[in-house]
Amino acid sequence: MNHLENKVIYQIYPKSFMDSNGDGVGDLKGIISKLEYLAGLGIDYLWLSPINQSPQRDNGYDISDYYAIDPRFGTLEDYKLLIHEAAKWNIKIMMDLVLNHTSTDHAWFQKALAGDAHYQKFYYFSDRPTTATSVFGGSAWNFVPELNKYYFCLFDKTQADLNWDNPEVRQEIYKMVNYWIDLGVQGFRLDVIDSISKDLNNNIVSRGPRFIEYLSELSDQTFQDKILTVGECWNPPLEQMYAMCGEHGLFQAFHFADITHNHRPNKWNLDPLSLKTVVEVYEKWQNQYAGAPAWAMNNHDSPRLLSLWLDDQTYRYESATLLITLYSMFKGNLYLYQGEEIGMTNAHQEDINWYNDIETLNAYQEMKEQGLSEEEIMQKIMKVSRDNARVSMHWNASTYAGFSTVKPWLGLAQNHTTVNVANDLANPQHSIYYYYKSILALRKNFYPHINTMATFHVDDSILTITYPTHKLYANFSAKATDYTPPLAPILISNYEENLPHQLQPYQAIIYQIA
Ligand code: TEU
Repeated sequence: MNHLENKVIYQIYPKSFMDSNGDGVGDLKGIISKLEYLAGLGIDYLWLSPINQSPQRDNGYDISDYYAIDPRFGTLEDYKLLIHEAAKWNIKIMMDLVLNHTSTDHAWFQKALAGDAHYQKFYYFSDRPTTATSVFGGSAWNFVPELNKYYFCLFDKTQADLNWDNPEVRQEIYKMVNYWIDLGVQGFRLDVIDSISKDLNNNIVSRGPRFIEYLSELSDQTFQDKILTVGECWNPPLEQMYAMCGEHGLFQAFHFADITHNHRPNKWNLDPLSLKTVVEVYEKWQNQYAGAPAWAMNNHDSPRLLSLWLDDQTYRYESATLLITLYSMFKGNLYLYQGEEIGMTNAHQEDINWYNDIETLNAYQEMKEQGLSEEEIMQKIMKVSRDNARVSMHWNASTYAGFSTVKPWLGLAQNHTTVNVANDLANPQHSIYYYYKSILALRKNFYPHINTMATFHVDDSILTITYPTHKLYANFSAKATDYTPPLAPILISNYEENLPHQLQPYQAIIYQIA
C-alpha cells in the first residue's frame, strides 16, 4: 500500500470556519483554535480552500498574489503557526493551488493590461473571440477597448486563464509551488487542473493536447510522488485517471461521478437519486480502478449530499451516519467537508438576496431571461446553490452560531439553533461527530480488508456490499424492510438497537463475516 493512501482529509472553507477577530470572516487563528476538535475526529490532513491574497470575487479562487496570505485570513506567521500547531496533532496541511487562472488584479495581468507584451503572453489575448463560453455563463472572451483585444476566462471575467504553453509561466508556477513546499505544506489540491492545456482555436478548454506533459513536468519539478496531491476533475474516464496519476503526476484525482450521477443535463436540473446508477459508480472505482480513488460526498461547490439524497429532517442522524458508513468502506482516501461531521444540511434560504455565490447569481439571471418563474428558480437554487455548503460552521446555538461575534459574511442555515456542534456533542449516544470518530477509527485499522474487491447488490432501496471479511447493508429509505442477516458479529451499526430480521429507516450495519 502506498504511504499516501488510507488517509482522511478534512476540507475547510476558511471564510466560514471560525472567526477569531470579530469581522464576520473566518481566519487562520480561528482554525488553530479548533485543532483539538478536528484532531478528535481522527483526520490526517486539513485542506484549506485558497487563503492567498485575493479580491474574493470567487472566494479566493481568484488569486492576486500567490506568495501573500490574504489579510482577511491573517499573516504568513499565522500560517506557519497553523502548520506547526497542526503537526502537534499529527495533522498535515494541504494547500489549494489555483494554477489555471489568476485574478485580473494579479500584477502579471495588470502589466499585460498596461500594454506590456511580455506579460500579455502570460495569458490568452486575441483579436478575435471564439464561441467558447464561461462555466459561470456568457462568452469566455472579454474585450479590453484600450488594447483592442480580448482575453480568455473559463470562469468569471476577473479570473484570467494563464497560458501554460508559455514556458515562463510554467517556471513561475513551479517556483511558487516549491516556495510553499519549503514552508512546510504537505499536500496540494489542484483546482481545475485538467484545464491547464487548451487548444482555443478548436474550442478545447479541458484535457488539451499537452495536459499530461505539463502535469508531469509540474510534478517532476515540485512535489513529485512524495506528498499527497489531488486533482480537481469532473468525470474523467478511467484511462485519463491512469494518465494523470502515478509517479510523474498526481497521487490521485477526484472523479465526482457519484455526486453528479443525476445531473440532467446540468446541476440546475437534477433527477432524483438513482441508487442503481450511483452503485455502478462505486463498483467501478472500487473494483475496476487499480489506483487509490478520492472520495468526497461534499465540498464547497456542491450542495449537502444529506439534503439532496436522503432525509435531512426526521432521519437526519440516520442519513448522515448511513452515508459515512458507506463511504468509509471504499478504498483510497476520504475527503470530508466542514460541518458534514455534525450533519449540517442545506441552508434552506428562500430569498435570492441572501445568496452571494457568483455562479448562483449568474444562473439566477440566466434563468430569469429564459422565462422561469421566481418560484421555479428559487426551488433550484435552494437545492443546488454552492452557498448551501458555504454558510458559517454552526458551533453553538448563539445568534451567530459561535462562528463570530458579528453577522457572518454570508450567513447561517435556517436550522443553526438545533444543528450545531454543541448540540451534537451533548448527546454522545446520538452524536454524528462521535459516530464519525468511531467509523473513521474502524476504517483506519480495517483498511486492508477494505482495499479489496467487493460485490455490490441493489434490491429496491437496500444496498448490500460483500467483502471477503465483512458485509454492509444500507437502507436508503424511511421504510423498515425485512432482511436475513448473516449469523455473525456486528462491527458497527448506526442504530443502538438492531432488530434481528429488519433494517430500520436509513439503517447502515456491517457484519464481520470472516
Ligand atoms: O471549480 C471548478 C469547477 O469546475 C466548478 O466551477 C464547478 O464546475 C462548479 O462549481 C459546479 O457548479 C473550482 C473551484 O472548486 C470553484 O470553487 C471555483 O469557482 C472554480 O474552480 C474557479 O476557480
